[in-house]
Amino acid sequence: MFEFTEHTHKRYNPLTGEWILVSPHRTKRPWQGQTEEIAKDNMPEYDPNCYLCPGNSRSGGENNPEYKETFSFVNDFSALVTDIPEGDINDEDLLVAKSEKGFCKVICFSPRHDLTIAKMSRPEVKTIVDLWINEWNEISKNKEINYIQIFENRGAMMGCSNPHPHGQIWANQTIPDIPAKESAMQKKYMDEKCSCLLCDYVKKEIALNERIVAQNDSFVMLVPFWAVWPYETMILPKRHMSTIDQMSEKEKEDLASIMIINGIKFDNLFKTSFPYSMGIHQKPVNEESDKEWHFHFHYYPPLLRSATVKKFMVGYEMMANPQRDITAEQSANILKQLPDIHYTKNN
Ligand code: H2U
Ligand code: ZN
Repeated sequence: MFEFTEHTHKRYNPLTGEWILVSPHRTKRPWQGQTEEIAKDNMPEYDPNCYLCPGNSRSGGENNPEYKETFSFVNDFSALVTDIPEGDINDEDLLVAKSEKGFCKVICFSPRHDLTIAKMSRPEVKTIVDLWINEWNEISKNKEINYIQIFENRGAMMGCSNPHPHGQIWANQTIPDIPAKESAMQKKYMDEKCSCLLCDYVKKEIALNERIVAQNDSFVMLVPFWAVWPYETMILPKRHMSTIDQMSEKEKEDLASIMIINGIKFDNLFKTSFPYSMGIHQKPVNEESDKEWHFHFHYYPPLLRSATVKKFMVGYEMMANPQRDITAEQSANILKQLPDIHYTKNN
């Protein structure tokens, strides 16, 4: 008899159309490879050398205001800029390139250098949600912008350059590959079934209750059936919404609550400030795709076995398909059992 928990199988990601290989029997293999540094957990509330703390100066020469809640500014080293000439090349379909306009912003989540979302209060996290919505509304007025990516890199292991709680927004002229794939897959599902892919998925997950980690009136947090990273999660609204500015005040509060729970569960797992990359996928800007687009958050954390052993996406994963050992159901169950109180508050 085929058992998901015992036997190797492939799982389909209906959002991207990609497959992942699950090999549950491999969890027992020994590890003699690289271990990571444990993140420092004793940060000061204010760091005079931090370029994001209130009142400090940044490398671009500007000074941060004495902000009290959140603060956003144009990235001093933006990957995307507005002021470039348009151009493209196509040499017999082999050498193809195009100019790409856009801009990048940095968002400070809090004036406190030592906080993370997992350690913030609900009103504090709500100010981040409000800022994302303001930025979204402002940026989406720009007719040259077609996609807005809000994200957070957390922890040095994820290449985050500074522990001060912050995220980024990159906005560009064209729709990048991953959201474009999700857009096409959601549209295909809607065309075929006259229903929203993620509305149907959320309903199914709630009914099965095998991968749900937490939920409230408005949102679910779950380990997706097709998760690639060991403790990958998604936060999805229960109601159909294509962009974050469609949330009611109560939904914004519920979102803040579930983001905090997600952060606490992550930190409690290995009793460490858990690294991850998080991003919000929403409908492309200036496009009529409200019907099929269901906004959602992806959290991709690299840690596998402990605070120091991470999963490497190498070898087979680089050449063929992503692969995981522990099943999504096992990960969801582990996260679900963890307390909702941050481990540092038990001391
Ligand atoms: P991370 O989210 O990966 O830590 O990046 C922080 C960003 O902050 C990074 O993109 C920007 C960097 O360009 N930055 C400034 O805009 N001003 C500074 O003074 C330093 C860093
Ligand atoms: Zn700081």
